[in-house]
Formats: sequence, C-alpha cells, structure tokens
Amino acid sequence: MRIQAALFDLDGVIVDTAKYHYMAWKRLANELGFDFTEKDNERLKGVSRMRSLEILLEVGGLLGKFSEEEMQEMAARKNEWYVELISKMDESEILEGTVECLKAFRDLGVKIALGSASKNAMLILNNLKLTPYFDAIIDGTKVSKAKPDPEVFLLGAKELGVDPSNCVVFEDAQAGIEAAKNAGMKAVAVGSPENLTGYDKIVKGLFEVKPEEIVNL
Ligand code: B16
Ligand code: MG
Repeated sequence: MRIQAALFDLDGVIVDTAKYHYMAWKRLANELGFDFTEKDNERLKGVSRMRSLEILLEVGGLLGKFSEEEMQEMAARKNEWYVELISKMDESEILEGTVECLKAFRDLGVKIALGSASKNAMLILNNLKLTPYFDAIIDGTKVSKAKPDPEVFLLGAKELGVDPSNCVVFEDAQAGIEAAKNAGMKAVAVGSPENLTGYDKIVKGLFEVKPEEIVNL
C-alpha cells in the first residue's frame, strides 16, 4: 500500500463554503459601490483572504486606492459577515460521500489531515461534526505561504509522520493541485477537467472516490 495519508482541502471538497464567501464579498463590493459577480468569485477559490480582497478591489477598479490599515479593516468586516453565515451551518451541508470516504480511509489504516487556506476551518469542521475524523488539522492559522506553495500539505505530512511521497491530496483548486505536486504528493482533482490540470486522477466529488484503489495510486 503506497498511500499512508490522505489530505483534504475544505472549501469545494468537503463543503461548499464558496457560496458564503461570495455573499460576504459581494456585500463588501456593494458597500464600496460596485458589483461582484459569481464568475468573479471563481477567482477567489482556494485563495487567501487578503489576496481575495486584492482581486475584489481589482474587479472594482479600486486596487491601490486604500492603505494597509483600511485593507485590514475591510477584510475583517467581510470576515465578520462570513462567520455569521457559517455559524449557522450543520451536518446537512457536508458534501455527498465525504463521511463514507473518510471512514473508508480510516478503516484501511490511512491517516487523515485537513489542508485548508481558511482561518475559519475549525469552526466549520466543528459545526459539521467532522473534527474527530482528522488526525491533523492544518489551516490558515498555521501557514504563512499560500497554495501553490506546498507548505500546508508538507506540514500536514509532518504532523502525521508520513513521507510526502506516501500522501494523496484531494483538491478542487488549481493552485491546490499544484501545491500537492510541489510537495511531491499524489493529487486527486475534485471538479471538471475543463478547469483543472496536472492531477493524477480526477473525480466529480468525494462520492466517486474508491479509497481501496486510491491507496495504490
Ligand atoms: P478565510 P480552502 C479557502 O478555503 C477558500 O477557498 C477561499 O475562498 C478563502 O479565501 C480562503 O479559504 C481563506 O478563508 O477567509 O476563512 O480564512 O479551499 O483552502 O479550504
Ligand atoms: Mg478548495
């Protein structure tokens, strides 16, 4: 069995928090006087909070118009709205096949970690009652370099005590797939082949994953 650890991205793989990020970013854009579409929001997936703000301001033609302090304040304001939304989440929002997938890996003796850019990952996992499935949780509070830098996944492998070459990553964002490959890990893309490239395998969702096959990837 080559694979000894499975690392999961959060938004877009386990749960669809992108819709809540969108609602909160749109509210900020509207307050600043411009619109922010769902298509614009695609650019924020897997991207850190501050980088997301830069992209949003670029869309509104306002990039470079605010001080560092004002940027921090806007990001904090967006996060307050976002936290308000995700605080209401429960198990019904777990994406199809997630629990079965986590259980099957665990039964095969594969360790499980979270590798997310979000600083709110713990709140989400707790609300979804998924925290007990994870042997290690690496989130935006523990890493300083954003995907495609491999830091988040390398830290996960280290905490699990597994060599990166024996790890598989499940990711919906292109930057995340690149981060996995940069870490020397196998990458399973979650999404459609039109938007993603460079993976070892692609699935539509975790419901399509066969852990007994993945361990020999
Ligand atoms: P926060 P992931 C990412 O989650 C989201 O896809 C991205 O849109 C968000 O900006 C980022 O987390 C930071 O989130 O503002 O909660 O710290 O896909 O890495 O699980
Ligand atoms: Mg993601």
